[in-house]
Amino acid sequence: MSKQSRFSRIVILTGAGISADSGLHTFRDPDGLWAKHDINDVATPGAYARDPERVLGFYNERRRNLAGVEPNPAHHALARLEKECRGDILIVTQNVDDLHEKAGSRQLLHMHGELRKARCSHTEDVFVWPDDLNPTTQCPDCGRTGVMRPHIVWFGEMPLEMDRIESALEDCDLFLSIGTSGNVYPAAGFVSSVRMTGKAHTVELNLEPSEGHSLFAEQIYGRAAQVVPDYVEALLSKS
Ligand code: BJW
Repeated sequence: MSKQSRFSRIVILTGAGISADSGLHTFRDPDGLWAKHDINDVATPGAYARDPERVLGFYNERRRNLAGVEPNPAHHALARLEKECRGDILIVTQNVDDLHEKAGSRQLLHMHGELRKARCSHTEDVFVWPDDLNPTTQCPDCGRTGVMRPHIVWFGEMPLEMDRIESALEDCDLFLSIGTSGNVYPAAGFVSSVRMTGKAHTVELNLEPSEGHSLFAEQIYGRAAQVVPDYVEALLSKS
């Protein structure tokens, strides 16, 4: 049964912390990806130009590691919210995994791309790509080699779907930020954009205070797999 929450346009920003309880590494925690890999070696256009094999290898390994990883109660709770709440729900994820869609979320934008997709840098066509990429991989459309790259937004590149995201932020009456450290822009600036509209409640749900924690009207700390289902339950029961 669908319910009318006191909020009717909800935007939910998610980051690596929501997938941590599914066993995926975050970036900036002590055991995170950036503790083992230098950003400048694997996550910039310059790194890809200098050493495509290394960059493709980094993403091939992460794509392979995604097999068998399942959504956790936090992903399921957000999918439940979309199903049971009568308002508009939009998830804007910085994550490149596919755990939100596996849990059943449909109103979802991947602003930093998707691990299971590849893009031709010549035609800009995007393909579902479950396999490894290497420098000799051929583009299925134009037939060129050396052009297929992960469909990932690296530092210095423009995040995806920014027009849709900005308009949703402008209209929302509830903004949730879940499992993100607030280090990376433009996502880290979303809470400030929302505050400027003066019409939305803002909540951070994270393991610990993020960089921008004081910008949120409400903060809830704990593991995503615990605090997100509790928050969704409370939101739906107030309907
Ligand atoms: C848990 C938990 C549990 C743990 N439960 N929680 C100033 C203004 C604007 C831009 C810039 C600026 N200064 C510099 C820039 C540029 C740059 C940037 O932000 N640099 C910063 C380092 C300062 N940004 C860019 O280049 C972006 N493009 C851009 O800005 O274009 C121009 C533009 C301007 C204005 C408008 C629009 C466009 C592109 C950024 C691309 C980011 N790419 C990456 C890697 C690619 C994807 C991949 O390989 O997977 O994306 S970097 C990496 O960080 C990844 C993530 O999506 C992103 C964010 O990380 P996230 O999700 O926050 O993870 P963590 O690890 O940092 O935090 C996890 C949190 O979870 C922690 O707080 C934990 O405590 C918590 N946690 N377990 C709940 N169980």
